Amino acid sequence: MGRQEQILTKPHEEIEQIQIEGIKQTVVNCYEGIPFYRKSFDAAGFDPYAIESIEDLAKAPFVTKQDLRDSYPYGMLAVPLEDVREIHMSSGTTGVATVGAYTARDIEIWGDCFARGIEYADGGPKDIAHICYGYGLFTGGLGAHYGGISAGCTTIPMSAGQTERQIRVLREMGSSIICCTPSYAMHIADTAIEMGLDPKKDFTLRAGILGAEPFSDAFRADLENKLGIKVLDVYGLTETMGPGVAIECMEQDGLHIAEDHFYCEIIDPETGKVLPDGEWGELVITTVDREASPVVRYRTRDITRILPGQCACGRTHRRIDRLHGRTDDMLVIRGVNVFPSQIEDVMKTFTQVSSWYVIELARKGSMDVVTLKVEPAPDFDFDEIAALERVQGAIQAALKTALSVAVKVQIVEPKSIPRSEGKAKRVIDNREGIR
Ligand code: DLL
Repeated sequence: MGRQEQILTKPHEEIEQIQIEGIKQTVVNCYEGIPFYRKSFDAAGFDPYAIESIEDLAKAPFVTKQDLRDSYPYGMLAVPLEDVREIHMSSGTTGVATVGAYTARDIEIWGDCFARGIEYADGGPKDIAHICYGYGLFTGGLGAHYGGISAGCTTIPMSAGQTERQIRVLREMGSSIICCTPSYAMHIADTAIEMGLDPKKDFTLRAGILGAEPFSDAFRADLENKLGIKVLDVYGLTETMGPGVAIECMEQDGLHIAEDHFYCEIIDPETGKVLPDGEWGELVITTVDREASPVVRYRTRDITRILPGQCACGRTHRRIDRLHGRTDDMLVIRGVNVFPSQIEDVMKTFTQVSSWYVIELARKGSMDVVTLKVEPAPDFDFDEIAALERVQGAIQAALKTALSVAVKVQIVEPKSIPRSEGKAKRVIDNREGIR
């Protein structure tokens, strides 16, 4: 039994009570402490003192990434700077960074939230947690680190990179739980295999708490098989805390939201209307007890759904489905909406190709041309032209049947797709004037 089971198995009405009490305080703190929220609540005619039930929250206006960016660096702080112990930032590759600030209590809660993933994997003081998410402004490294400490693990702060050294440490220190992006875990596994090792036998890993990017079920199965581990998907984002907002348990049937700290709604991204459980839409998050950087109805742009019903594990915290991707990752290929992860799902049914791929977008006249470049599986003979063309054609046909999209498939030379130590870049958009 994990340390936190009591809160994780509380009757849902009691969790809702915690949420409503916390949210009442959060909206008032935001209104009284952050000029942005005062303006936005007033403009929407939302009275922060009149919240009685969770449903009332739907009357509050949304906050967007742009709003957070416009308040850079300290405009969204709800506490004096003296009370802030740590700052993280989103990567800011598409514009100004967004800032997440933490009080001492926020850090403690963060650790407890990530620790739930370790505890779901039955992890604790007997475990060695190998953290190879990047440390620094990215929330992955330190979030998982605090999780390891909170769960009582012996925690190794590897950070990302120096893959051969990671492999040495994994073996020599007897690491049992690995925390990194799924693409980096795959890179570690493939590198170990190339070095002549069998990670299943030569490593002592038994679980991975992997996230920060979408990965398909087939990718997960491949990874579990190569490393001999159970992979639990972890979700989070800088704007609401970092990793640990929701994590899968051993059932691997959706990610349990840390509902005592986050209230999740799913909305129709077009109309903003709240959708019932089971329907896919955009995830909107309100923090229940965040002190330094609370958010009220933050539009994550991530697409998921609330899974109806209770998990077989018996825990009562509601679950979100594994993420398909973000509204802004969605490709519109000749009018058809697809996520890169759906292309990956189809591609991974072919054993002749590996997990390393990119999707390139180009424009020819007024047409978008989409090319899937994928490396062959290690036992596939790349120089066998006829076989290569056959597999390319078969994947192309499968994509057409499954997703109704015309994608050109190209099997490219082994190791020609850049490996990533953090989040993999799966889409390269070469269309002029777009993005
Ligand atoms: O990626 C926090 C994190 C670190 C989560 C380590 C899990 C593990 P950001 O850099 O702010 O924070 O990026 C947040 O990444 O809005 C999603 O689009 C995507 N994302 C995060 N976790 C998952 C996941 C961290 N499990 C953005 N599946 C989010 C799919 C994910 N996408």
